[in-house]
Amino acid sequence: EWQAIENGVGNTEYSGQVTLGTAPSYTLTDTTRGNHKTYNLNHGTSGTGTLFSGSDDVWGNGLASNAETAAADAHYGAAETWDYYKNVHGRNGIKGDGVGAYSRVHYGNNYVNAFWDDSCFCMTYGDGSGNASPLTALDVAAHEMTHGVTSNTADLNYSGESGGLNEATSDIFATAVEFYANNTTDKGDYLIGEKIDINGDGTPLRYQDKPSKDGASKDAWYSGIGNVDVHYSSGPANHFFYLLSEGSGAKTINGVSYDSPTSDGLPVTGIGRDKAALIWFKALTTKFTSTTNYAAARTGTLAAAGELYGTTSAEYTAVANAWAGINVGT
Ligand code: ASN
Ligand code: ZN
Ligand code: CA
Repeated sequence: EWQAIENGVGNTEYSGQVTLGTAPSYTLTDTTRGNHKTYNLNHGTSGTGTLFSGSDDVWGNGLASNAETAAADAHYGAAETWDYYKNVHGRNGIKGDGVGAYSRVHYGNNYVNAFWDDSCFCMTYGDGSGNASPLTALDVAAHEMTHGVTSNTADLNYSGESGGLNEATSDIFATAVEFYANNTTDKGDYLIGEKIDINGDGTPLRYQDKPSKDGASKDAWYSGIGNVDVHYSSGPANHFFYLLSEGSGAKTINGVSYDSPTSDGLPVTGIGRDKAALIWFKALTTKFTSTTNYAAARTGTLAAAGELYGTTSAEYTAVANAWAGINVGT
């Protein structure tokens, strides 16, 4: 069935005015991205609710009080994540088969979370509660959609050290997508969830330069880290990605200041975020398995860096040094 390509206007809460892929006349159906659709659960918690549709191709007004606004953010986040995997890594959709997933917004009441679900092949977003805002920011969407990519590649078990690596993979590509999108309202950073004010005091959910800034995540690997929640055992791998990208020491990027001390006190010279993401993606898709732990992630990323840049390259050395900086393989 042939469908015209429409370019809707999204007035998002977090990313300003954006272009949305829509279908006539009019629905939130992204015809150039595997027909990814965005649905309104309207406070329900099951099924798909109703596909967002309207008599014009303008979606939302930038305010959470308009039901279309969260949909515009979620639809935009899915599109940027789709484009990132396709244009940067050559992966056509979550499974690599060109088939889109779908998003559901306005899940339940006062629900302060978002999640990927393998069984529906879909992402779901709550509206937040109290001071919290809808959990539809770009990095949150990229985090959740990346859970789909991980499930369909390494399939890292969601517990123990592999669970931490699964969570870190979602944070790593959340950051990569945010920089890739180059949105003037939501500039790239190494923070996760900085736009949704989930803590009510303006602080982000997680920090990749120094994960312990959130009060719970770990900065470095230690024996027993597999016993902590996967959203905190992700810390060392998030820290690895920051060190490999930007290096240790103080730095300001897009107005955000970072400081990333290593666990061994030795400096790490970064190779840039783009190369770091290529190495992680190659490791995720060709080296990691469901039981990969931190030691195996080191081996896998070194193998990936060797294939991409050679084993005598600065990139290979930086990967080894970044793992040493979080107490893996020293
Ligand atoms: N937002 C969380 C995550 O993506 C949801 C969860 O813990 N299942 O990890
Ligand atoms: Zn997650
Ligand atoms: Ca972010």
